[in-house]
Amino acid sequence: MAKSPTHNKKLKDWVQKCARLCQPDDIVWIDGSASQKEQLEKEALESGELIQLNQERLPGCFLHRTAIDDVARTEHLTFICTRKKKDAGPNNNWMSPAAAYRKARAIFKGAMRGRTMYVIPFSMGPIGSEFSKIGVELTDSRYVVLNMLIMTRAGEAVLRQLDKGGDFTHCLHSKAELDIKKRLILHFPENNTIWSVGSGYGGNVLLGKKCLSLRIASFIAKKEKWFAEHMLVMGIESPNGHIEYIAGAFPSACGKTNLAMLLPPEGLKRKGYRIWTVGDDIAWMRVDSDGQLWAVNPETGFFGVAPGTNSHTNPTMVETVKKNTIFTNVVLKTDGTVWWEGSDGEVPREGIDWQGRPWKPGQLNSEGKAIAGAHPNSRFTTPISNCPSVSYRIDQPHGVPISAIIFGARRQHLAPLVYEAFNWQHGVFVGATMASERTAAQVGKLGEVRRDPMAMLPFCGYNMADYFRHWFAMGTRMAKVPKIFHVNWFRTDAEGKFLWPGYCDNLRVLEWILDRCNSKVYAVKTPIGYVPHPADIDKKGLEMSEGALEKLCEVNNQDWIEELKGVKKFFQQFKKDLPKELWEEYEALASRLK
Ligand code: OXD
Ligand code: MN
Repeated sequence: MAKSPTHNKKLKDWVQKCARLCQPDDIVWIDGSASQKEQLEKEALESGELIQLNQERLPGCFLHRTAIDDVARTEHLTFICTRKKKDAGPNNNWMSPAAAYRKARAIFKGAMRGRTMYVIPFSMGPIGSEFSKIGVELTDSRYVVLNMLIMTRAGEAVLRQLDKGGDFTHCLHSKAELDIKKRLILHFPENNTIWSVGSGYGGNVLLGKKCLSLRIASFIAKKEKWFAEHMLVMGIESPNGHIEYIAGAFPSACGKTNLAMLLPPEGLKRKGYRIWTVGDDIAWMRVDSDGQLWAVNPETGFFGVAPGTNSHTNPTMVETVKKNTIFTNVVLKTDGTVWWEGSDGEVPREGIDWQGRPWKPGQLNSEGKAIAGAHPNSRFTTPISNCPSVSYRIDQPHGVPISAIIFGARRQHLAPLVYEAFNWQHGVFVGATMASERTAAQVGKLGEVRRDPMAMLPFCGYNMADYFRHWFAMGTRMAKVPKIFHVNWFRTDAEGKFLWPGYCDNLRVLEWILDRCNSKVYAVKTPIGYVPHPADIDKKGLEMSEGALEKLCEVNNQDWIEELKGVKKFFQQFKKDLPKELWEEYEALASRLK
């Protein structure tokens, strides 16, 4: 076995202990060097884990295919393992640590025989920053190593940091047999440990991402008095060069990645706006010595959804994925490039689908439905440094100051295009009652409302009642709290057509939000919050039907009274643990609606 290049005894002992359990043939420490990465790519090509793409057209790009039942996060196999069940809360699957370790140990036992165990030291956030957290992932997957090298700061420099001592998140992963019946994604927040076994899908196995930076980090953040949130962070530069930053939480399929890197629409270009992307998925935010909220993106890459990404929805991402990108479960074209439903260009006449089968558009399955070439959750993993709009501040330990927090959801009828909360307490209520309607992309009844507070339902590593309490407490720790807004790009007319064009035109709404932060415009007070005077949204270059903006800003009291019934049901599941402030806000809204 290879010598361990660490002086951190805790790390050395833990690696040995895991090796005794998983019994790999070899141990390789990831140093972050280009030569080691090349060697791993070469081996992955030989083993078939990666397929090389057309290197002229897509330099440094590869394709990977997962097992067919391993294509998304498996929330029903994801557990928070705290000593007391109550600490996981009604929003999480719970298992006792003893039972979880026992079950998983049986699957990990000997799982790496005939394989190499890679040791990946990684830092979430700039290495050495007092706000960053270190993790070490042990894995038998080269795909995981190569993805972690894109998504995190990994290698030698992190090991040297660990030589100084200090704790790290113990992340153990094995593909094992890639058997869904032997798959478990386990979080042990009380001992800073993650065990993931039986999967090769990014969200389950790139342990720095959802597992560490959200579930484990949210638990730590509560203790240490900061925020770990499922949020994009973006800067909006105005013509005088001043950049203001906002953070936004949206459930999946609501366009977080597209918003984080939008290009100003034609009509607004005249104002000279420019967007700077800090992050598209995770924000770690803390109160700095100036009493304001500051955010960093702990990641260094995007793990984005491919279908629907094109030059209209996200021209910046189209540029970003042209090099050094790993595509997962997309169509392989005959020219060695890739394609997915809703991508640019013509639909290829033939290709190899995400399952590795010959594919032609229009092919029908046994039920007469068209067979998609790319999986609906096919992905690309790509470095943030490729992104033309990357913020020059991504590596700064302090991050960026946040002027506004935006909560967003997909509602056909209820929520106006944008509204502003009355104050921090009301804003927390707005976030806690966030909900989206199911789309055809999700299993379940179309149009059914799913509550997803702060877009954190699958990612909060502890009882959400305590999480809400933490949000209220954070408000008292800031000298100046960011304003809180709610947006909805998805309101429809009587025929079910979207009233708002979305995508780059969303900047028009962000402009109003910043104008409100800077007290530049008045707003209309309604029972749910402040909505814009339609004249204050810049419509230059926008083709909209007469009265559409008025309709987008409408608040229908009766609909909100109905909505409160669902809110009440949701709150009641937390019983006495729910912070009283949320019931106060509930009652206040109910009486304003009367
Ligand atoms: C993601 C998710 O992959 O939220 O970012 O599922
Ligand atoms: Mn996400």
